[in-house]
Amino acid sequence: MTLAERRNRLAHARLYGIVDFGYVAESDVARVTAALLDGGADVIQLRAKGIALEVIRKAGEIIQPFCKAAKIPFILNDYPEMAVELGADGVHIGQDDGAIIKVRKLVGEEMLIGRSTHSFPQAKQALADGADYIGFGPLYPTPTKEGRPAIGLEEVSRMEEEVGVYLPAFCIGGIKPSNLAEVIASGARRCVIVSHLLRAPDISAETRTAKSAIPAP
Ligand code: TZP
Ligand code: MG
Repeated sequence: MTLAERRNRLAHARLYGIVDFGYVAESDVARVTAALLDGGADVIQLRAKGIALEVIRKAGEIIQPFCKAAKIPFILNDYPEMAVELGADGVHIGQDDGAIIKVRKLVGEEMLIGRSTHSFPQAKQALADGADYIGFGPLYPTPTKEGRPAIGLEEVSRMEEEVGVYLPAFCIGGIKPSNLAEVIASGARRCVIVSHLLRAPDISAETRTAKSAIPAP
């Protein structure tokens, strides 16, 4: 994908799925990726905390062709150089992963850079720093990042009005069908859902249901 295609895909994205090694076994990466894509996930990230680099690389080599065939951006969490080697569409970095400008030098101009943000000021800063998209949360307590304080829904609408109009902003953290309506009502236009989808008996069906609950822009 060209940078313009990558940006265009992100601009239309509503539901961002993550193949997270906290929930997905190495042997299940292909099945889970295919199910997320089949259910309509608009972006796929590989997130593998505390996993050997060789295992992450192998998982990336499985996910990349699936995403390429589906024309869905494939984002690698945490490893800019590996993201380039894998032919990923982007890399996702947290608040503690250094300056966006440094990551930009590693990945070049064609790749997307996503940044995790946990407050309205951090979201504004990510925009100023040149992020291509942001994650915003955790809105609720989440088993995926245990112990991380929830930021609630209060800042969502301001974030969307002052940041989300300039770049895609994905609300994240503890989102599931029982709270999705209030997340949308708070002003969110795009969501990341991890544990709820990955723990579902039918990931594809659950993904489709979640996506249909996020209105098209
Ligand atoms: N960043 C902020 S919250 C979160 C990440 C990676 C976890 C989201 O996972 P879940 O299971 O949908 O709460
Ligand atoms: Mg990180």
